Amino acid sequence: MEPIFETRRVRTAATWGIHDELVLIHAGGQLGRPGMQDQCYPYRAHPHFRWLTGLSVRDAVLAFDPSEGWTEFFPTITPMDTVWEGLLPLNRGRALSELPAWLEKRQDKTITHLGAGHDQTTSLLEQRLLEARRPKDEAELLLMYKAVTATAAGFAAARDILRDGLTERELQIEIETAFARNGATGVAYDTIVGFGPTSAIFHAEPGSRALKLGEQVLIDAGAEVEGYCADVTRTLPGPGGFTSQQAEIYALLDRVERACCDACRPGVEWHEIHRMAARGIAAGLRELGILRATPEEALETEAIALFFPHGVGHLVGLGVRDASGVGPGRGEKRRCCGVTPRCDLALEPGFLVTVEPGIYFIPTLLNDPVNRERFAAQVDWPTLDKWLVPGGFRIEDDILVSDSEPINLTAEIPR
Ligand SMILES: [Mn+2]
Repeated sequence: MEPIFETRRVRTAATWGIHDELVLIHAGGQLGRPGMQDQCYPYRAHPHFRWLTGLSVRDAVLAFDPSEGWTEFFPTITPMDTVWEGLLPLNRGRALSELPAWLEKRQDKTITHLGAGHDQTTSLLEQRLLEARRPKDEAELLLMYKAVTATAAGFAAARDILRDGLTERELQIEIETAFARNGATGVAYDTIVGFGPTSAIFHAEPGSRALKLGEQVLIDAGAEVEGYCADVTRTLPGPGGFTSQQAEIYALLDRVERACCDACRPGVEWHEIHRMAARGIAAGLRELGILRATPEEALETEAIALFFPHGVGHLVGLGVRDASGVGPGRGEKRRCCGVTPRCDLALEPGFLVTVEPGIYFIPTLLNDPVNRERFAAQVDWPTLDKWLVPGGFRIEDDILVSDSEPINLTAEIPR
């Protein structure tokens, strides 16, 4: 085991500060595909387990006894595992079959289960482990740089082939091929490609839709390297360039996104970054005549969430939602400007976040009579109708919070 994992374990144990408890961290089992016999979904160990071991081994357990330290338990590799999958014994840790006896010897102690099957616990130990995982160490940043390099290659490939008639699916294939050729071990999440109207669907699955003149191209994609994930969005002009309306919205979003990236500094509340994005978008939409409300009123009434209906970002790294959640001593995530951001915490040096404001024209929200009634005073509906070409704009970068200036890991990906 490389020394970094020992360092992480020492830090975790120190933050737990427990004496008479045991902790079991479960990697989790492999998920079979229903009705597919021996076919399974790709396996990823729970990030708690992976972060403390560097391994992604199904059904493994990492145990912690404060008086003895850490013990790894791995399932025994059978000859058939080797025959079918090439698995070989790890030559470390103990056999999983010894775990019951190990627990039996310590039956006077209470056990906290973390990891697979035990998410969403309100356990203090879970919260402390999440906190320990948030600042990225050197080993993690190295993998992030690799993920970003592969991701940049994918976006470069995308720009090279944009043309009239290209389908979303064809674009996805080029992006993911370039990821794979440039060191990716997988995709960080299902690649999102949207043209024109489908660019307003947050998790659009690339389909057979062909790119038409005047449609924007939204790509939200990231490469994965050994569990570490980049998460990047660009909204590009389609063939023929942006229309003047698209250009106005894009320029506004570009300004807002840059300001939010620059605001990611130690001590700043994540909700404040979200509010900054919402306020900037609201001010811009008011200048364009789409909003009648002042920015403060647009935020307070939540009218802004008609156009910006998701959180401004999340932590990223080991998994695309790395250790997101609430800060120390906080309960449930709170609402902000009409949405519930994925994080409710103050930024610290070493945190890696995505900043991804968006501006959308979503008919489902904007043509809903209930919304038109509720926000009658805040939106200039006749003006909006002139702008209402279904589609969305999002720009997303991965930002490392540091003691000095924020570092944009994905700044080199053209926008
Ligand atoms: Mn994201």
